[in-house]
Amino acid sequence: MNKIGIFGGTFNPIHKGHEITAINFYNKLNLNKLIVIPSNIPPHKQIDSKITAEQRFEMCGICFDKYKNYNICISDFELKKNSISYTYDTVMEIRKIYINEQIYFLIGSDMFLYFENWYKYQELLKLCVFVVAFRNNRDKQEVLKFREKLIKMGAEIELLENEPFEISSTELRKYIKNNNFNLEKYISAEVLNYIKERNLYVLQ
Ligand code: DND
Repeated sequence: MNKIGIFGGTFNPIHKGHEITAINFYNKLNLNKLIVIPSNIPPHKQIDSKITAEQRFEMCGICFDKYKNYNICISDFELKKNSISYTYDTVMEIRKIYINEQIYFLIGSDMFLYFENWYKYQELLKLCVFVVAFRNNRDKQEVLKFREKLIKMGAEIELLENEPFEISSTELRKYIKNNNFNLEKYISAEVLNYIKERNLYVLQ
């Protein structure tokens, strides 16, 4: 059975925390394909309208372009829909394409702990295996406890057992705006060039 990985996110912007975690996910699960899905209208946050969904999509493409030996695609599935990007709807559609494949959804620990607020989360748990990546070492106990709770409900939840890379898009947008940080440490050179050429995040 082929293994299909999904990595959904706002990616505003995509950074090395996303990138390293996605590659780790691909390698550890021995995926046959990874589908990165930038959301159009995220259910849980507002996006500054100066950054377009197309720009977030393009940054994802630039970020993963160097992984030539990997089967990674950036999907415009959520971008093409003009409605709120609910993960349940997206995974339902993907399941129709990959009927006999095992689907794994990569999720960071912060989002995992927010999972009970997701649209149709109980139904969503039946559609795929969730793989949780730690974003820091502080919320590990809480993640393990919540994982047990979901497993008792019949869900399949795996842990990526990754070394956390602590950075967030929110922090990065501030650093870019103030031009006061070693950005290369957190964003790939190609994505950083894209951001600088377009002066993204500076005037927000
Ligand atoms: P974010 O806005 O957190 O994405 O959205 C993540 C996914 O959750 C998207 O596919 C959303 O559509 C979906 N979602 C959220 C809320 C409600 C619903 C769905 C619903 O259907 O009701 P970010 O760009 O902020 O981050 C992308 C992913 O990467 C997240 O899982 C995040 O936790 C993770 N992440 C990191 N993982 C490891 N190290 C880091 C990370 N930074 C972000 N440094």
